[in-house]
Amino acid sequence: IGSREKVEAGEVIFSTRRKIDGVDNRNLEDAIYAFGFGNRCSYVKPFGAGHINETYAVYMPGEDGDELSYVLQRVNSNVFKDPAGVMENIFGVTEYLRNEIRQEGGNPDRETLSYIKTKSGCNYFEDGEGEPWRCYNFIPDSVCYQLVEEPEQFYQSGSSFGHFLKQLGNYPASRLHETIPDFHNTVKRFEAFQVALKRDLKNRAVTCKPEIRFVLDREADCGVLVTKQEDGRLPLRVTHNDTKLNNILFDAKTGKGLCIIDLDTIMPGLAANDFGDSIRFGAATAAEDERNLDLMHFDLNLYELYVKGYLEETKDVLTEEEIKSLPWGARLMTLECGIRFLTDYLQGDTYFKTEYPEHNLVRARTQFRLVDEMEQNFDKMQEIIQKYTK
Ligand code: ADP
Ligand code: GN1
Ligand code: MG
Repeated sequence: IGSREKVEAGEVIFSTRRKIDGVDNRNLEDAIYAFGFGNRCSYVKPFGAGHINETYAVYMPGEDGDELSYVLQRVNSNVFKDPAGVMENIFGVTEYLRNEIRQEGGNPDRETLSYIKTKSGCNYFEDGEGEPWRCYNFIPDSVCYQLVEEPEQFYQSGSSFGHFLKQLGNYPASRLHETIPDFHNTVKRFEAFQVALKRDLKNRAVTCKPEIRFVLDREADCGVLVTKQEDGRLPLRVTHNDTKLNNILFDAKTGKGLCIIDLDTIMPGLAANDFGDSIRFGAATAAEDERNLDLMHFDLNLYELYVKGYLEETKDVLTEEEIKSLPWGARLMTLECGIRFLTDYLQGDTYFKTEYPEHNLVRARTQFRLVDEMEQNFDKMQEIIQKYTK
């Protein structure tokens, strides 16, 4: 998909100035009023390219005409069963970050999201159908990328996510709700895949035999990090758990990493998984849903840039065992993501947003292509980690 266009340009779907035909926007309109924008709001457009929530850009009148001022989101309640818990995490973490950023001499209004409460003082709004909405300030002069456009961006991304891990190093993890239980438990993801395969609700298993084989052949790999965590060889930290490139905003002027967004899955987790999920998405030469697999490769140079940025920030806080686990994080987050796409394909596309019937299968294929190339380059991936630990 032309993700960039989708992020930046959308049709106006709500306006206080004119009626938009053919769309039922009652809940959106209620949310606009609940957050106190009411008639002051100029118009609203769909925004962003996430797979889970519905995101909208809210425009308000400014000095030079209408300005993108707020981001409004309807949280996917099929994915997040406890929206109150999600929002408590987000308010807690962003407040904590604001303080950290202040102490670093940074600008808390740009370097973390500022969530807005509803007029009645709640941290989210529940619409007439019980769906949760939340809202934060749009950060001006920021850019969000769907693919690495300049290699430097990926170095910046590593540096930002590394810094984020450090900033939350002393956050009281016991205060966090587990917003999606076993989110990155790759063993459980494998089991869920087996159940979906057995049920084969949509009779799709015949259409993806090689992909099914690919997963079944890697059952043993799924336990590598889970076991180490259970044995106490890898510690739990406060992690983001969804560290893809489009969950970070860059400063439009300086090109530096600016602000980590999409905080729904902040939970105790493994550093290797945050590292790995970034690599999965960003050290790839094509989009996650590229149909032409000849275009999809694991890019070792981009991997190295991320490692450099990430370890510059974290090598003094991570244990030796954690540093050693990073390449496994890349392999397993990519495998796990492919397993999740394939599972969703088998169960009829109930989790990720899809645009056509094989969309999840196409996504699974790109992930397995990357896993295959990571396996072939695993020694090199480990050497690169060594190089930046010295
Ligand atoms: P999802 O869970 O659906 O991924 P996100 O919070 O990541 O929800 O938002 C979806 C997308 O919206 C992001 O990936 C990004 O493309 C875009 N987006 C959200 N907030 C901003 C922002 N302040 N500036 C630019 N893009 C944004
Ligand atoms: C989803 O929400 P978004 O689009 O940033 C998913 C991630 C997957 C990713 C794959 C809550 O991320 O776990 O890795 O899609 N988020 C959730 O692109 O399941
Ligand atoms: Mg996102």
